[in-house]
Amino acid sequence: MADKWVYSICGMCTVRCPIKVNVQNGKDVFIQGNPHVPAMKGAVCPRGTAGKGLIYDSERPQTPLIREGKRGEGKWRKATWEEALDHVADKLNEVKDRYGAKAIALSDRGGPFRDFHRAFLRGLGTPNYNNHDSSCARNVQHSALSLTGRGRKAVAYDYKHSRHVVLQFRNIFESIDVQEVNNLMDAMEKGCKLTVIDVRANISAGKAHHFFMVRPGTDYAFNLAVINEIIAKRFYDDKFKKRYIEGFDELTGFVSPYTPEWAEQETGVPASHLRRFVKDLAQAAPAVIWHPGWMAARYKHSFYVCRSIYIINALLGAYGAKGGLPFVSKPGDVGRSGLKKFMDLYPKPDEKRADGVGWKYPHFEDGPGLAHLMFEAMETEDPYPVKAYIAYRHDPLMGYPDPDRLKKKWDNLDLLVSVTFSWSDTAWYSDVVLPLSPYLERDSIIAAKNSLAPYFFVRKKAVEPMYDTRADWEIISGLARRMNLPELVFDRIEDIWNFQLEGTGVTIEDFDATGMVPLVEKPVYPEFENYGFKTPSKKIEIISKKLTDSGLDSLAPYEPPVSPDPGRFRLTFGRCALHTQGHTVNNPLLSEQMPENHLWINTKEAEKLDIEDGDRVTVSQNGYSESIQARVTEAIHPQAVFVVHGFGHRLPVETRAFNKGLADNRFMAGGLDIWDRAGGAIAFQEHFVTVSKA
Ligand SMILES: Nc1nc2c(c(=O)[nH]1)N[C@H]1C(S)=C(S)[C@@H](COP(=O)(O)OP(=O)(O)OC[C@H]3O[C@@H](n4cnc5c(=O)[nH]c(N)nc54)[C@H](O)[C@@H]3O)O[C@H]1N2
Ligand SMILES: Nc1nc2c(c(=O)[nH]1)N[C@H]1C(S)=C(S)[C@@H](COP(=O)(O)OP(=O)(O)OC[C@H]3O[C@@H](n4cnc5c(=O)[nH]c(N)nc54)[C@H](O)[C@@H]3O)O[C@H]1N2
Ligand code: SF4
Ligand SMILES: [Mo]
Repeated sequence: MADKWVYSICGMCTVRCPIKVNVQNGKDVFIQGNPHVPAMKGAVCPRGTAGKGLIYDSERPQTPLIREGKRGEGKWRKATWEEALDHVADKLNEVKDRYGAKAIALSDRGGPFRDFHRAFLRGLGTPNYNNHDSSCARNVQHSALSLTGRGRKAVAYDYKHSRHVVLQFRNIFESIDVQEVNNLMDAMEKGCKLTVIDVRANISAGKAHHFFMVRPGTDYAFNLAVINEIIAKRFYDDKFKKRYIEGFDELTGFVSPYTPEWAEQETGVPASHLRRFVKDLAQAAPAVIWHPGWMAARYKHSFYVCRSIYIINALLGAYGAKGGLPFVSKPGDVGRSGLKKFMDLYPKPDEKRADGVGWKYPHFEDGPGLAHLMFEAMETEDPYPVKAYIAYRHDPLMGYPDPDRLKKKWDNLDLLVSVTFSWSDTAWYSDVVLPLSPYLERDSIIAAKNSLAPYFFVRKKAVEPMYDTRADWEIISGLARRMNLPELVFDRIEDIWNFQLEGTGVTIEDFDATGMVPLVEKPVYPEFENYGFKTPSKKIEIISKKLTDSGLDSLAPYEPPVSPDPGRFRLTFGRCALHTQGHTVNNPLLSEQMPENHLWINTKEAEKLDIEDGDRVTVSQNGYSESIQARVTEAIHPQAVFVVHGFGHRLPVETRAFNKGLADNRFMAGGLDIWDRAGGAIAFQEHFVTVSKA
């Protein structure tokens, strides 16, 4: 068979980079970055190249499976697709008849390919769609909304033209987005400065001009002192402040006690260093980006840390600025029509959401809700019973704290279904596993990217499925056919694409040349006078009425974090360049590169515990322990230990990952109840462990 090239979209992480796939003999694949997207520079990250490890992995679910034994026991019956879809549809119909459609819930991992399955939920009549964001970026989203009326994705990070980038709990060179990394490297070659604020010296810190190792949980103190210094030295952008900031005086009064000297006591960062950094930053303004965070589900007050970051960006005039946070355009903003939506085929259900978002918690955005509160409703049946749950490309037993507790909540379900391309703890605990074809083996619906230069893109299948797996549109269509939703029944992806493109002036052939369809020729930077804040005053509102009405502070006073007793450590975590969350540790190529995670522990603390680099150590919490290899280093704060998330798999079907490394989420007892009341996200880093030599 001849070689062919296919433009597609990587599926190894949430970033979804544009790729070009060379296919030989219909099955051998070579993956590179889409060369038509300049910032990709033809590259993908290590996980991106390991996509072929995923398709040839014989340890992934290969046929639909229906549970035979108890939940989690691992006794499965292989089923045909007809049988499995009939089974799921029958159960969903039973639940619907008995408890109403609202008793059906689905959660996914967010992203641009959701319209079709969200339409399915609307068609059924349930409001209970959630995504994983309460375990990721919800605090960032809610803080952006609370200040500007617009979400976190209303602005781009214009790294390429930036003159100073600040990363705080954001490790861009390991928690990768290929285009962002390339753009930042280009900028740094031209003199852009990098500052990293972290609890440990990660790879990004290794490239930084300023690196601050803060005491875990004190980022807010650091940032309040930065605001104090910006105002005291009048470093703020006066024109921007006058035109766009409402509540500057309240802010000034609020930060007045939070001086750099005060912060030094909390964070451990000398006041003079903080001052030097702020001066540097102000000199680069407005072409500065203080990244508001991505995985910001860390502390009970992380929402306020994110707000302080957005406030700093605003004071420096970075909003709207080239090299700062310019506003992105939607298709409509550049005079084009957006994609036609399947969701618009059905009315928005008027039932209230099970997670309380939008009615019990009016200050939260109702789109993806808060999944942990939806799980709570499964147990309490308040406001009503939730009896069927589809984990759709989502692994909450790995991605939320305290998996044993979560299983108990799920035990009230009549039906638990996983749609997934890999094994996961959640799939293993399900009643039915519907195996998804990995991204190289499936077509996806068309998606639109809002950006400085918005475009449409599509994922096209590079190779035929190796096993008896299906694409998501086929799975949803199969259920829709059985559940009386004829509008969502399709036999060919082309018909879905044509539906989406109706009225856009674009045809599916237009994607052939480069894999995407640009909607504008050059990036658009909106004019200063037209910055579109969506608050009542059309400005950045330091005091948010929504927060006040919900009894929450807009300017929350600083509360010092708990300092752990000797021998105890705050458990911190993050990502590494070689793995994505919990779903690549059994990938044949990536597990070979990095089979397990290590426990970072500070040298002096390790000495006290008689632990040497490379020793095996026991990590414990409330009588539960796991053992792991220690990495003894000066490069982490003494109050913290750190692991890469996603390890510690215990499924016998995953032989490469089995029993390798430690699972951080099992050391978060009670963690489903520890969440940020103002920002909505889980506070994953409010947990402590003890460490001893194994
Ligand atoms: N303790 C602790 N908990 C965490 C984190 C942590 O660091 N520590 N990180 C948090 C963060 S930032 C997030 S985003 C969540 C992630 O939590 P999840 O969204 O649950 O994680 P993933 O592993 O990305 O995806 C879940 C499942 O989706 C399947 N999948 C199906 N289709 C696709 C696809 O097209 N692409 C990909 N990539 N996967 C697919 C995979 O097989 C996998 O089993 O977890 C959060 N939870
Ligand atoms: N290679 C790779 N890239 C990814 C992913 C992946 O799984 N693998 N996942 C994607 C996803 S879903 C997400 S959300 C992003 C996440 O990307 P990031 O938001 O960058 O998150 P993390 O890598 O979890 O953590 C970033 C840094 O926060 C530090 N940190 C921990 N606690 C604190 C603290 O209290 N204060 C400060 N200042 N720093 C702290 C950690 O040491 C770490 O270096 O990455 C995305 N990109
Ligand atoms: S960052 Fe890497 S894994 Fe994620 S989409 Fe891009 S190439 Fe794929
Ligand atoms: Mo995330």
